Amino acid sequence: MFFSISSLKNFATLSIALVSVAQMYSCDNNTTPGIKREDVTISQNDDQLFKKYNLDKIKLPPGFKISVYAEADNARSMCVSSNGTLFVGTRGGNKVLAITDENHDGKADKVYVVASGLNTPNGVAFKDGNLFIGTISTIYRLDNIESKLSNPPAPRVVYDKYPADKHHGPKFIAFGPDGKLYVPVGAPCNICEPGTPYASMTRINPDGTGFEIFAKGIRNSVGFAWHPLTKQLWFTDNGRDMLGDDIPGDELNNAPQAGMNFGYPYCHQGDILDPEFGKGKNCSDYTPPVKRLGAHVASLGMRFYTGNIFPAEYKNSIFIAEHGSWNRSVPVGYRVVVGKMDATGNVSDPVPFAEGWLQNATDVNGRPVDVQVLGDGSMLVSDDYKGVIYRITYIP
Ligand SMILES: [Ca+2]
Ligand SMILES: [Ca+2]
Repeated sequence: MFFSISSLKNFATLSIALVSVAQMYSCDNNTTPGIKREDVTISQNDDQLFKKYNLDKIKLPPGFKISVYAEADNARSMCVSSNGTLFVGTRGGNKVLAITDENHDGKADKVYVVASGLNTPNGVAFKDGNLFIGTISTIYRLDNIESKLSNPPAPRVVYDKYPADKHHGPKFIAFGPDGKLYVPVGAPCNICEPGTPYASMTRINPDGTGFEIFAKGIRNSVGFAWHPLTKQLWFTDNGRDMLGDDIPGDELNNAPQAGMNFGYPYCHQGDILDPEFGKGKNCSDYTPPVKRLGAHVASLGMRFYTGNIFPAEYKNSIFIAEHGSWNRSVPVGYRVVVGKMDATGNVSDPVPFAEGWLQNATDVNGRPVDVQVLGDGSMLVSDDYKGVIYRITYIP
């Protein structure tokens, strides 16, 4: 079902129509996976959206511009198909969205609900025409989804044996260069020794077979990607809480092969033994992070910049979304940082790239969750606090 609107002045009509649809469907079985809700056609005024989301407050390096790509409640992890369809997982909501830019003007035109009634469908990954959805305990797939955006099939269960814990349960998922789906299993706590398969990075085949643990000692990774040249896995990991404002740092890690242990719960940020679980342990027994990302910044989504429109210095750089702190006396994060990559694969200390979602250390204007490079070289940033997806482009 679509609602076509041609200008902002008709937005009130759209809102009324959507309320009507919500009421119309409110008797449906909302908790059954696959029940379809509503699709929306977007046509809002760029300037109005720029003002609505206070984008004048966002600071970027010279030449970069930010705009609104799409409004999407609870927008979390993103993935994009080779045709340019953007898929968006949600947290707080129970839906998975597909967003298209049909006239290729850098602004979304349609938002489709391709799945609903799911248990925190935070993760999305796309492979060979099929969309994979990562919920807390179950991986689903929607086959040949791009030909069925307005009439999606019910999600099929791929694998349903991940733990059901809500604490660090929401999942980021992605396909590696080996064709396997990588699925982290967070620690179900701030700090504990939870046993297998917790605090690990797992992987499975696209048909749900072949479960194995790829890496251990990872507290809660909500973002990872493979270097476009070395094909090695890089991932962010959120450091433990309650050791004060400034330690331990979140981590940017590199896992060039299977079987590595990144320290949790024994050693944090490569050199701090845990006061409780670190007794009798040695940090040198674990792989340290490549970079520390600051305590409590909540480093979530990360991607390598593989596009061609940003200046050459950004090629293959790592962009990281910092969702922002919840328990630090002076809040930090709420920005996108970039670590530049040199020709030999060394990454520089991440520096702010897009910031201003936190004003005066108290006024939260948005919380970046994930970054995603589009085929046209622009970069999207999802924000679950404001329910919006931004687009950053470079116009020299
Ligand atoms: Ca468009
Ligand atoms: Ca670690």
